[in-house]
Amino acid sequence: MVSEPNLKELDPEVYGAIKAELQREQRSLVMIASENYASRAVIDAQANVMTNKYAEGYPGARYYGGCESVDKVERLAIDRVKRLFGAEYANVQPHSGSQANMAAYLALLTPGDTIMGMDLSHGGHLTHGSSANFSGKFFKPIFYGLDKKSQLIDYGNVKRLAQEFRPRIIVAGASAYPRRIDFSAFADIADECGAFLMVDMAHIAGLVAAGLHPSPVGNAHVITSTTHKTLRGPRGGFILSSEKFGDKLDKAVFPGTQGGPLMHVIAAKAVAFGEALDPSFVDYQKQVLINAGVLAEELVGYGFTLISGGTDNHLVLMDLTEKGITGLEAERLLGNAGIVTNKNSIPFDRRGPKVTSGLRLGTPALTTRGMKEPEMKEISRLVRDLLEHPEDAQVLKRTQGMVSELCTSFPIYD
Ligand code: DSN
Repeated sequence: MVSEPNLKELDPEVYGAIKAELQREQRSLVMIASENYASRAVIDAQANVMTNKYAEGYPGARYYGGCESVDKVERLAIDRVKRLFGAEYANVQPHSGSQANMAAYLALLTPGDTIMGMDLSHGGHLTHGSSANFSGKFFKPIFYGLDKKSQLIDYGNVKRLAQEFRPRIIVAGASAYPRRIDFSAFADIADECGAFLMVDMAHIAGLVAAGLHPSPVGNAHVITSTTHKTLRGPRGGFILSSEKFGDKLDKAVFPGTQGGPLMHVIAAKAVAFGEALDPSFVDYQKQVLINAGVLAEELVGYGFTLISGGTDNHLVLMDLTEKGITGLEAERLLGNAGIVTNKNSIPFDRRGPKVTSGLRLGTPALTTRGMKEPEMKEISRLVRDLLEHPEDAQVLKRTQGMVSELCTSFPIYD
């Protein structure tokens, strides 16, 4: 949008780092379940002059003059995301998922209240009550987790804990849970103990938008999300709710937890929501699920253990305990061959979060590149080869070659 004179001449160092990142993204198989490739339109929309504009407040009620154009993009983003999820209210200003969660807590809770979320080591998120995070410092956290045998959310335990501890809010949603979440079961539990239900759908927002995962809308009092995972937008967050909580949530975002909104990012969010309203987005999400299913099936076929035995969504969580390899080692081994993943704690992990016994793999980014079932089978084979022959230089070399071929056949941006 503002391309002359260009960054290459003005700041070759930053330009070089961005170019190297583009090449890394092109030359790797990105299997981090929370990453994706935003469209060229989303990236272009972010690189615009709206970064210059202060717009504290909301469309039509700002604290600064000159907001006509930014009002327009914010209204577009709000209207589109409401339509996408069938929600009455939306706030598109949170800079991230964590900020969306902070605002939701501020709107509904008082410091010192009890909150209940999924244990981080069972697949939850830092902002769901971790002691290292504001959510565990300002509130009293109670954690639910997975059933040891089925490795599914133990709804009976959620209910027992809710009745015993009477949390003010129950948080449903996860960062490393490969199965469908029953939001209506959570809503019943929250109702019975007089708690608010908050759903953090950051990981599955794209699947929900496409109607391929049950929607929290209608079940939860407040829904938070990021825009950049399965939803494939720019890096950012948003909040959905009913009109009833709209005023409180607006005030909790601004002035409660944020100052001026990032209007250039909101422009890109509007573009991403528009893309997600297109029927082709449903086809994309269907393929994300098919690809994850194939990945799970193949890995199980090769004798790997998956948490819960498989997947219903965009990710699989490998339990490497029996393979005698740590998550850290697995991440490094795959990374050496150009397959980018992340080590991840597994439920009841005996190792700490810097080492872990698990590896999380996701299909959103590979699917955006156009990869389908045959590629998932090939990649599963590559993962097996690398993890079963960790010291074999020939396996590594051969795999690097195959990763390179796959990446060339499925380019990202021109
Ligand atoms: N850090 C994100 C993830 O990788 O799942 C969650 O916010």
